Amino acid sequence: MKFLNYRIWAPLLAVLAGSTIYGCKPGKAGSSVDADAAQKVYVAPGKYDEVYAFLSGGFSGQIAAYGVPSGRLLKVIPVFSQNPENGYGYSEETKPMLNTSHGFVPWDDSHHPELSKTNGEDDGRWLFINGNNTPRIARINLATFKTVEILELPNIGGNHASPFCTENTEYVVGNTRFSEPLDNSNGDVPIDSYRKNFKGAVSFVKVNKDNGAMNLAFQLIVPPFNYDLAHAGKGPSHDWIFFTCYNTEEAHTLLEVNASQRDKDFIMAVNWKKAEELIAAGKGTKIAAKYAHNVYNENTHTATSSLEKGTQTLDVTKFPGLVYYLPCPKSPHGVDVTPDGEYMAASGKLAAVIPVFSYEKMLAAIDKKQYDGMIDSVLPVLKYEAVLHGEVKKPGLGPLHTEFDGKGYAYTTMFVSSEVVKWKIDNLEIIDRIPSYYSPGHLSIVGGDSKKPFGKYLLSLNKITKDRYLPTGPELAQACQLIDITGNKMKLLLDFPTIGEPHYAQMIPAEKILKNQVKFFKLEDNKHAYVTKSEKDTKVIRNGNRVDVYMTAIRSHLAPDNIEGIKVGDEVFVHVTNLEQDWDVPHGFAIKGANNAELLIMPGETCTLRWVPGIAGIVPFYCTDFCSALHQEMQGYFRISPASANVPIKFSIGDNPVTK
Ligand code: K7E
Ligand code: CUA
Repeated sequence: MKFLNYRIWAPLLAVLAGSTIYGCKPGKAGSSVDADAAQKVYVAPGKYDEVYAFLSGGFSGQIAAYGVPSGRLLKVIPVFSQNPENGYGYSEETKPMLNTSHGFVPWDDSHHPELSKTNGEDDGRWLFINGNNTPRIARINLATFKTVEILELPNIGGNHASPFCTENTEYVVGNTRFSEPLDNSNGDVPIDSYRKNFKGAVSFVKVNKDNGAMNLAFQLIVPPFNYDLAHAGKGPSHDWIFFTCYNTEEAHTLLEVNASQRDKDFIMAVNWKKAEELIAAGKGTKIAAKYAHNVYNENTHTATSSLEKGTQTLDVTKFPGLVYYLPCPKSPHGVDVTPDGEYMAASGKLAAVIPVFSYEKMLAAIDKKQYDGMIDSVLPVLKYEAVLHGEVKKPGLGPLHTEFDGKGYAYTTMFVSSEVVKWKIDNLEIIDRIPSYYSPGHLSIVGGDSKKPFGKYLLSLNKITKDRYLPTGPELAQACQLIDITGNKMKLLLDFPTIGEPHYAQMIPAEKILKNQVKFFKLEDNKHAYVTKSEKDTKVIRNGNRVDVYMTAIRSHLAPDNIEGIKVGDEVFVHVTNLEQDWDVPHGFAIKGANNAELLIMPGETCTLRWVPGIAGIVPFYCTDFCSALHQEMQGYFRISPASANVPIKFSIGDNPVTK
């Protein structure tokens, strides 16, 4: 989270939450759960959860998959950060995934997981997530739970308003948090030339509907505001996407003061369909840009990274009708579109109301030119009253994000007053409120940003936990809370901790993902350049200073397991193919002293560990995953000789006096 001045808000927060926030009686405030709460979250041993929850890993750069309602952590899916647990970003096959135009960047800050959509409904095929710091969008294949594509975005700084899908995943869209000079211009300018030299850019990434492949179709060059979040329209508003903007003051220093001057900032409404048509009609301008495009191929089990050049752009000031601004009080954060696509609920972090805009009224205001001024002389600002459906009055303090249950209700998090507020979309009346422990950022309802919410569960993703968990040193647990939304009144069911900072999450009924699960990779389809499909094909090949070891793993041995003839300073690549053809039989591989992580090789897959031995001697290696009763026997030795030695390459398995 990136906005509230904690020095200003903390005392207020403490007053609002009463003494409980700094109190020393653990769990006192939030312990009032109904007697049946335990039953509602109890998933009996051996039973599956009803829902998958995908939570952003925040500054861990990853995604965590949980089962709901139990809150059990199922898997951490590595995305933007190296993950020694399975060698992601350490193996030769996955290193290219973390390549960028700045070189290898093994970390990012991920905020918004977004499920792919078909007809506005979550389809369970892919999950997208933003890298906020070094701007990137990743795509995860939900059949394998692997990150299969990462696309860098040029011309922007801080890919925060990202990645949000249009109704049929025609595009995933990202907008810049920091405006900055475009990459093709001279960026070596005084910072106080902000207004003259800085720009925003909205990226439209086309998604291939058959295989999910992404490519940067075009970027819109927009005024130098800070763009915060987005949501695409659906149904009637299909052609549009909405972004919150703050810092419409265009400040470049002390934003906490200078970007809070105006009473209203904006929602920027973009007609993406029209932009697409303009690009198709050749109205775009190609500008130079450099950005990495990394693709993991699930047949070769290998990622490749290429550097793309240039991007199509449209300067929105030159194309009337592309962009309109809706005034929005005050420093807006989230903007969320109702399931029917009729209303846009925005949340001004410093506002005392939740403004809800009407798509129909927006169109009418555009039609009747009900303007309240222009930005950059040509971009119309629509009249607030003309586009407003209404305001939710006295919702609480610090509204951030809203989702929907599909039954006519909306739920909004209140960061400052630490609560979730339920309100009715048609008459904007508040129906219920429930405390949240503490300071919720996003919330997530099962299918809650889609055309057909599944409802039932709401997760409040909290920033601060204070007294809720056993203390863990200076940094306390991050956490979320599960809330039952089946009744008129919300009911707290469960707290559970998360990894990193849980910004946003997406929840989907488990059945939509279960049915597509890949159980193992077929060995016969393995097209890896260094695959070894049977033990008899294992070998060790020297080529100058480079040694390639073609190794296999099967319960319970690595072959070959005695290797000699490698010398200090050689560049050794150990390519391990897991020959197993059964569900959930990975083998691991680790070498003593290797400046690297382990490999964790899925059945039918090949992975490569690069190792440069530094000392002559005997070096053990072994399987790290307890794969069988004789897992501990799954081990071997390298003999490393001095660089000047003349020991020939030799490899074997089973060549031992005992077995003879
Ligand atoms: Cu509200 Cu980055 Cu979506 Cu955090 S953001 S909360
Ligand atoms: Cu293979 Cu342990």
